[in-house]
Amino acid sequence: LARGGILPVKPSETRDVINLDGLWYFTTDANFVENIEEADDLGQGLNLMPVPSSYNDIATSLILRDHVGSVWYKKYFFVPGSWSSKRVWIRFGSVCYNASVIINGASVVNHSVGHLPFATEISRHLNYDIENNVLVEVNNILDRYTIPQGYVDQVGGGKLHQFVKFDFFNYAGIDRPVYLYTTNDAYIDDINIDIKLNGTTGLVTYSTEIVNPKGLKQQINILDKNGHLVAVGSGKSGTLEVENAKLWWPYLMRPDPGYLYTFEVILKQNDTLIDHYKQRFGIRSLYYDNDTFTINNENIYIRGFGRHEDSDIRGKGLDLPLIIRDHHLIKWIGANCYRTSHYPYAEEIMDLADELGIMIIDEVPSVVTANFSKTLLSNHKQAWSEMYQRDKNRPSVIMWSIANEPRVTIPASGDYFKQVVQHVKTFDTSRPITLANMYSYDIEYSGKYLDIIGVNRYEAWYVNPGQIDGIVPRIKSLITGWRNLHNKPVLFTEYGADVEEGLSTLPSFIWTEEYGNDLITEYFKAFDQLRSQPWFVGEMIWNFADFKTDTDIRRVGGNKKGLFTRNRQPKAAAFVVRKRYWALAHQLY
Ligand code: GCB
Repeated sequence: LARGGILPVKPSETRDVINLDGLWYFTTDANFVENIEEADDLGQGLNLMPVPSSYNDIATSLILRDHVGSVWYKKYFFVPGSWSSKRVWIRFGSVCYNASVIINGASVVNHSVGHLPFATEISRHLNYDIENNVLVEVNNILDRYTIPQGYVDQVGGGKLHQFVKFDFFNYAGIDRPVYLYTTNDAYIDDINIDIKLNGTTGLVTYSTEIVNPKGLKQQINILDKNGHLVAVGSGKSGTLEVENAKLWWPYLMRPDPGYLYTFEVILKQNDTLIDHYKQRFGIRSLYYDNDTFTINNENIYIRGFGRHEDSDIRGKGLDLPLIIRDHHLIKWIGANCYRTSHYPYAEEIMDLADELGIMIIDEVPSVVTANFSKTLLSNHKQAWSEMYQRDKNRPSVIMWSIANEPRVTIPASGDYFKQVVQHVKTFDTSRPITLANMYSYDIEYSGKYLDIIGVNRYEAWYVNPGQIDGIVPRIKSLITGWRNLHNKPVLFTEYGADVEEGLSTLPSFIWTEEYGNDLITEYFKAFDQLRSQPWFVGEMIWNFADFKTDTDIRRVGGNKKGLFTRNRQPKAAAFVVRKRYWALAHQLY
C-alpha cells in the first residue's frame, strides 16, 4: 500500500526548488476551464485564488462557500533551461480532497486523500526556458467510501448539498504549499530511522531507498544541533551509535526540549555528488505496556488538547503567522501535547512540534466512520500508510490515532479496527495505537485491539447539561470502567463546554465563561484522583481554539469550545488551564 518516499522538499547542491505558491486563476465552472483567465462565475470580475488556502471563505458568494464538486486552479510558471538535464517533480503539501493535476495539457497525477502530500515526476511534460502551466481540478465530494465519509443530496431548489457527520467545516482547496524541485536521475527517495537507547548511547538504525543505486556510494553523517559530526556510516542500512546522546524531551520535562540531530545522506559516484539530503530526527525511547507509557524511561502525563487547522478567511490553508502564534500560545499555556484532530496537520506544523518538544498524537482523517465495508477499510489503511510515510521519522509523534468517534457499537467495527491495528503494527510497533471513543466501555467493540484507550465524554454538556456536580463521580467511573475492562492505559481525549466569549453570569449558566471554568475545574478534580496511577496517561481539552463548523442550530458562529477565540485571544478558561498545566509540569518534573 505504501508508495515511494515523500521526503519534504529541501534545496541542496543537488536539488533546486521553485515555490508555486501565490495567486492562481480559479473557477467553479467547467465551461470556463478552457479560458480560465476570463472566468467570471463568481460575478465579481475577480478570478484569482491564493495558494495555499481553502477557497470557501475567500469570496462573498454562497456559490463558492457551499460549492459541491470540482473547481479548477491554474498557474503559469517558468522552468529554467538548466533543469532540462534533471528530473523535475511537482509536490503538493495537501489538496482537499480529490486532486487531478494536468501539466501543459497532460495528466500527471491523481490523488484522493486530503491533508497528505503527494508528488510526481513531470520532466517529460515540461518546456524548458519558456512558460508552462499547471491545471489542478479539485473535487470536494465525500461519499461513503472516502476518508472521511459524507454524502451528497439534493436540497431546496435542486441544489446539491454535501452532508457530513463531523463537526468542522468541510473546507477544500489547495491548502498547503506547492513546489517544483529537481533531482538527478539517481536520487534519495526515502529514509527510515529507528531509535533505541542503550544506556546513554543512542542506537540509530537506518535504511535508505535510493533510485538507480548502481555504482553509487552512500555516506551517512549524524550531526548534532551545532552541526558537529557525532557519528558516521556508509551503505544503505546499518546502525550508528551516538554516544552521550542528547535526548529529545517533551516541553517542560527537561530544560532543553525538542533536541534534534541531523541525519545526512551523501550519495556519490566516485567523487561526483549525486544527491544530498538532510533529515532531522530526535533520539528518544518510547515504551508502553498495560500499565505505563514512558518516554526516555519517565512516565508520560499528557497535558493538552485537540486542535483544528482553522482560521477565518483562509480556512485550513497553511498560514505561517497563525501557526507561530499557535505555538506561542501552546507554550504559554504549558501544554506538552496535542492530537491532530481530525486529520494530519501540515508538515510545517509538525516541524514546529519536533523542534519545540510538543508531543503529537497523529490522527488519520477518519472521523465518525459508520460503514465498515472492505472498500472503506482499504481506503482507511491507505490513508494511514500515507500519514506514516510522511511522519514516521518524527520524534514528536508518540502515538497513532486511527479514528475519532467511529460507530464502534456496531459489531462489524470490531473486525474492522482489528484489521486497521494489524496494518499499523506491520509498519510500526514502537508507537502505541489509540482511538478516540465516544461510547462507554461496555457497549463497544474496538477497545480490546488498542494499546491506549482514548475517551471522549461531554459530561455536564451534551450529557446531563448543567449537572456540574455529577462530573467527578461519573468521569471517574467512566475511566475506571475502561481500565478495569481492558487493563490498558487510558487517556482522556476530549471534554469541554462551548463558551461565548465575554458572556458572564453569576451564578454560572451554560455557555458562560463561568460555566466553562466550573466545568473544567470539576474534570480536574476527577483527573487528580486518578493521576497517581501511571496507567492514567493524560488529559486533553476540546479544543485549543474556536473553529468553524457546518450549519447547525447548536453552533453560534462555529464550535466555541476553544480555550482561545478563533482569533487566538484567550477566553477565561485559558487562564484556568494555564495555571493547572504549569502546576502539573512543576509537580511532576
Ligand atoms: C466530539 C467530536 C468533535 C466535536 C466535539 C463537539 O465528540 O470528536 O469533533 O467538535 O465533540 O464539540 O461536539
